[in-house]
Amino acid sequence: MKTCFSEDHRLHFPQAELAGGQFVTPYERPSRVEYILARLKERGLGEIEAPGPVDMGPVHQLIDHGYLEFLETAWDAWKAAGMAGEIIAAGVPARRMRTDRIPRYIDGRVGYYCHASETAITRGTWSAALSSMASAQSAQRAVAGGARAAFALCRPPGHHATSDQYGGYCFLNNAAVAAEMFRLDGAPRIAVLDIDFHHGNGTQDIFYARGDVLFASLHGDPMEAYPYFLGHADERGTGEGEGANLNYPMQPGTPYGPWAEALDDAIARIRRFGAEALVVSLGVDAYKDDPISFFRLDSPDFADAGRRIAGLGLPTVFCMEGGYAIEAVGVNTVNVLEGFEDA
Ligand code: SS9
Ligand code: ZN
Repeated sequence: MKTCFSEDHRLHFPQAELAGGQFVTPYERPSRVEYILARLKERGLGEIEAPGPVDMGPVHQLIDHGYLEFLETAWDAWKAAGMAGEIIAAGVPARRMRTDRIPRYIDGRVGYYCHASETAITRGTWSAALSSMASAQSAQRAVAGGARAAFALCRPPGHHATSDQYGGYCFLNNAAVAAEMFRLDGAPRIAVLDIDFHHGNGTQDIFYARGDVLFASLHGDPMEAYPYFLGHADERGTGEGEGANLNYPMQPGTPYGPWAEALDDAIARIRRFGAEALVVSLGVDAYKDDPISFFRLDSPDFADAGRRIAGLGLPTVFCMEGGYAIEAVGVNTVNVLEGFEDA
């Protein structure tokens, strides 16, 4: 299968992530993709192509215009205000505060458009986020054009980004836009399957009231894991979207057995839903040695998961999300893709 990948991901490389009360080198770092690229080449999975320019049409369809303008201009405004460092949100609109007025001062705007302060914005973040989106769009076009599957090697990732908030290392929701593009192409029902360790709160939020896009996510129980404030099993969608949102929160230490049972259940539900295409939010942080996660999947398990997903027989776009055990991220990612192809 073809991989869509842009070198411009390098433009996003913050110095700092707020973790445990300290600034550390971000877990979500440029070298992650080097390991994935190396493994893709080693296994000869297929062509690796640079995407064309991003198509803002479908992005505008789904994402708040004020938020897009914020992302584009935040760095210049931050520097113009005399801030010395990278953009880190200090205060966000919490319980009983107002969200009907967007602050003018950049420090306030940052808080308004952010939901998690571990994630920094730097000079090149917007360009990198656009290039990541371009890869997702290119992969979607390959699949819409008849390919069985394509891999968007997205960085930065996207599944935590809502239509108007960044956080969890994510700025633009690549998987959601890829799903929307299948809809714009005329497919009546699409599914997004999120196997990243973290709940795909952004994707859930974007499609929560929609009955045409089924969202299913396997993840660490939000009682114990980021994003903490979304991802419980009783979130089933609303209005037209009632029943089209499926969460499988799981406990610390969960091994592949129960995880695979949840995957099979999600797959059965996607089949029953009648999806005509599938977007997979492909994070490999469910891996046993991931430094910020707590499941116990081993490398061969990812290949088995790929085989099970292939069983759906749907045209499939894989969008890269998380995975922070750097030395294993390439093997685990390519195992999913190879498992899918071998099936
Ligand atoms: C590490 C906590 C990090 C954000 C995790 C985002 C994962 C994106 N101290 N919290 S896939
Ligand atoms: Zn994750």
